[in-house]
Amino acid sequence: MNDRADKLEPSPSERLAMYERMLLIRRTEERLGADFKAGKLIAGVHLYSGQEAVGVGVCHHLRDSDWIASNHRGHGHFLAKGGDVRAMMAEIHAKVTGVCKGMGGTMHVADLSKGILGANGIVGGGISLICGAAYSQSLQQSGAVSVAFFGDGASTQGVMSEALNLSALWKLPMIFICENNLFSEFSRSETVVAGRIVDRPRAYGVPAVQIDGNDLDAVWAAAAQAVRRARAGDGPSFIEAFTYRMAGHVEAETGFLQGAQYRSGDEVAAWAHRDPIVRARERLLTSKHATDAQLVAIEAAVSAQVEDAVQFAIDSPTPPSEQALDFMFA
Ligand SMILES: Cc1ncc(C[n+]2csc(CCOP(=O)(O)OP(=O)(O)O)c2C)c(N)n1
Repeated sequence: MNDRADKLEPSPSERLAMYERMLLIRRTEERLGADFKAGKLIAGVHLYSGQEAVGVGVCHHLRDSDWIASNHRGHGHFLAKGGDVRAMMAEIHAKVTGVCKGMGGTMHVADLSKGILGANGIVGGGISLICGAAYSQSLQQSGAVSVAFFGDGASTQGVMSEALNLSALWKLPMIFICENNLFSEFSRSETVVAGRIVDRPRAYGVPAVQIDGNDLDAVWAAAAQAVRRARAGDGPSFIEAFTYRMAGHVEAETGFLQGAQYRSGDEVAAWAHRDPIVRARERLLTSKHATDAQLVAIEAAVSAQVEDAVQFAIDSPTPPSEQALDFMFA
């Protein structure tokens, strides 16, 4: 984890660690996508593929005592914040060894010991959770920060304005990360969002920037500033990170769409050229922060880790049906 948030760019070892984490997310989700298509998962999954630099570049600055809340596209945030891939895989397979004992599934991966308040099926729901978490951190003067990850579609929910207002008024250690992947389900952002998202926080006096969310270094640098500001007690920040989901809205989408198209193959291919993982790999090589042989070794280790997590999930028991309502209420 990075404590020297005044640096201009990540160190070689930080770059390498972030590359590995992004790759873990990508390989995990490639496997989830393939397993869904093969009928091996019990529910459709919303994949984060293409957006990894945002989650990893932000969470690299966070500690276990900092909170994050995610949205329905939450596997990447979970792994970026240090969540365990075996426990997440088992959760998605609804097994007792899952991080929520198999009772939550793909849209509720959470681990409070890692500061992960959870993925969330309610669009915009994580924003209000994080506003409350930041309020408690501020009352306790803990120096911890709280980060909400949400999409461009969620930015249209009233809760974003409410959280901007309260966090600005009370100078909460809150960071808004809007991952603008250009779509809300199958609707282009410009048909759903009026004006520019980045202008909304500015109306509340919250500093806001737009960045290339597929550029790991750009995310890292913007997040460093926001985290430093929050830890210093100077209040919230807002980052609008432009990115693109390389997979569908949800892996079950072909069933909904029944052949209808909402984006062109050319557009998907153009964004594939801006793949954040390929770019991070190239930067590691051109800056001589890593050799090709080193990266190949990391890639093999990550693939083995994912394979191990899948096997762990498959080998784990299913919760007995009489426990169906356990852990649901507190
Ligand atoms: C309160 C609420 N309204 C609508 C939905 C249905 N829904 C699920 S995902 C989604 C799109 C969200 O878009 P965005 O926030 O941009 O995230 P993305 O899927 O692009 O990552 C919608 C409308 C929901 N789950 N919750």
